[in-house]
Amino acid sequence: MSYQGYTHILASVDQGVGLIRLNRPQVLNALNAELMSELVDALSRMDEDDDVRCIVITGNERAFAAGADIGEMAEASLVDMYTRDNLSRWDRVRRIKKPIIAAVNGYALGGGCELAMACDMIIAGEGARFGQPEINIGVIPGAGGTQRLTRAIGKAKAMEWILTGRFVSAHEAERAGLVTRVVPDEAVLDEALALAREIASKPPLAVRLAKDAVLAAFDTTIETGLAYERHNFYMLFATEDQREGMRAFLEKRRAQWRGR
Ligand code: DAK
Repeated sequence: MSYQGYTHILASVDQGVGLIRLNRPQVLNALNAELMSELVDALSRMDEDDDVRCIVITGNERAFAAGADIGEMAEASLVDMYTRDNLSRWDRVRRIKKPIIAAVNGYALGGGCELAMACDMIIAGEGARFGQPEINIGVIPGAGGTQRLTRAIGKAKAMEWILTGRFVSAHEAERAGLVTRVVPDEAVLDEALALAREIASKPPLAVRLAKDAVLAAFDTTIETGLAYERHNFYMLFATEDQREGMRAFLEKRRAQWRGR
């Protein structure tokens, strides 16, 4: 499948990993409607592409993304915002079935922080800065910040971050539980790609059902979540990869995954 022809992102596939680079460097990768459309298009196609097992989203050394494009929102009316259908683009990110890793250098602010949180894991450079600074421009997070940040780091910290809009260092974000791992700035993409390749080497149906079950933890009671997990667990006993994985273990050989 070809991933050429986008204007605001660069996309490619190598060794089972889809890589998407946000590419509006002149505005610190501000997320305008066209960029979000292209991002969602590339993610959806990678989700369908058998050559892709895991996806990495990154920016450049100054910014992952400094938020939604303020120029696009400044004069918008309520009706403009409501009818632009931006929310369905953001919802589409949430419905991608393959794991997504955010590789973050520089600013991940507002919608940029929300995009990183919509991914499944975050690898951050030491110089990365996270934050929900919407309060400083007269609004609040609109793409999941109040919900995902609160679930990730708890009410007391989320309140402070959202009500002050302050920028938070990568190490503080890691301590708070937002970030998977902090690495030297120059190692961010390599670390994220190495993690993605490791995940890409695992049995694809188990990876998909594991992601699905972990995400269910955010939407359900513990009882329903445990039942959901059990359902996904049992489903894997209908796959060839379960037989292969367990037999390979007993026969002391390396499993060959077929994704079936
Ligand atoms: N939008 C548009 N342009 C931006 C931008 C943004 N978010 N962030 C930076 N830029 C532009 C700057 O205007 C500047 O452009 P020129 O002046 O060169 O033309 C260029 O990028 C470089 O930025 P600076 O000159 O400001 O660079 P500095 O190093 O001095 O400062 C900064 C970096 C990150 C501290 C600063 O740029 C900054 O504060 N940026 C804004 C951060 C921010 O407030 N982000 C939150 C935006 S609100 C929704 C979905 C999502 C959202 C809402 C609704 N729905 C689905 C309904 C999300 C909302 C937001 O994210």
